[in-house]
Amino acid sequence: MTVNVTVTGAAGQIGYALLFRIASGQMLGADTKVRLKLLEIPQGVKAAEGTAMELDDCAFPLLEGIDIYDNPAEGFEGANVALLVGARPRTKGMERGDLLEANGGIFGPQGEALNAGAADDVRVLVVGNPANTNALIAQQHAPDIPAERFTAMTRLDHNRALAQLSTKTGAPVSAIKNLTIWGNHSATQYPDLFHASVAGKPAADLVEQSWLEGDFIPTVAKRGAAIIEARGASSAASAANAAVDHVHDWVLGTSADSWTSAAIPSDGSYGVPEGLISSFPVRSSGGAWEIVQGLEINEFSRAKIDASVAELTEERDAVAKLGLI
Ligand code: NAX
Repeated sequence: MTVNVTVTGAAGQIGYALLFRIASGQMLGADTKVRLKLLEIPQGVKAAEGTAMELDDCAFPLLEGIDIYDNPAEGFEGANVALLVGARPRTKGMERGDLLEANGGIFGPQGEALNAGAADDVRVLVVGNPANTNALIAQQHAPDIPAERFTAMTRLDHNRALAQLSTKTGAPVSAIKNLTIWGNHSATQYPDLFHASVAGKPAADLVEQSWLEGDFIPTVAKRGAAIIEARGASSAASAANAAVDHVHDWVLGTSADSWTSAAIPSDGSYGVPEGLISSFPVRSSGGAWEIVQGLEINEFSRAKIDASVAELTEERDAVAKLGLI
């Protein structure tokens, strides 16, 4: 079977880092053939054609074909996996309402196109910011697709948290289990290490509270800005890598001895209002995410989770008021 993967914003910098990983088999496995469907706006089509030429030149054995579109109806036709990367960035002088509205103009119609033409098993990952709320908008325009097939990416935040804890403790990333990103993919996100272990020891016993509050949490939450400062451009390869990880684990399952983080529609777990697309500790099996249940949430974590969820609720209310959902 060949899997149709639609990537929006395919000519952008994340697209450039992502498409080659998908075509090489790193996202869906070394036995799965893929057909890439690149969706761009008309101004992006020429650059997408260039990227497609380079994909051809890699002669990837798993890549069955590449098509380029500038309209969502065709771009999402038959999609089994949809990676919604293209979004409207915040420009100078733009208010938050303007940003939400501009993105509503992208993710509403994309949701409708997915609803009309995607494959029955379609799985959607929204990367374009504000990712959680863009995912909610798309989902609300796709009433025939099961709500839980719409997710937003916090895997980059999760991987950043793993890297910070690894550097701090000197343990390899592979020795760290059960870290969690809660809430919104924004500066209010809460990287939680209270359930994490490092080489079998509780992570919270290995680091000082001052490091946790003054270093770990702000470094993870503001890493995107630090990358822009250093690189002169926003995270691209690491974002693409995280998208590959998210879809890989969603489709092929997470390992039994740990969990990961993804923003998925809340079922009310941990006091997160039902329906909000919020980041949780998650495992995947049989192609579906499940929220890890039964974790004890201490007072410190509760306040941090509540603050990020409050921001998500505000974003949902704002897009509802704008008539976008
Ligand atoms: P670029 O500006 O390099 O590329 C975006 C591409 O999207 C452009 O080629 C543009 O033509 C295309 N596009 C715009 N509107 C479109 C539409 N309606 N349909 C199809 N294509 C469209 O941005 P890039 O650096 O690739 O980042 C893409 C998005 O990822 C941004 O919204 C960015 O904020 C977001 N990010 C999300 C992250 C996450 O962890 N969730 C981390 C990285 C990144 O910041």
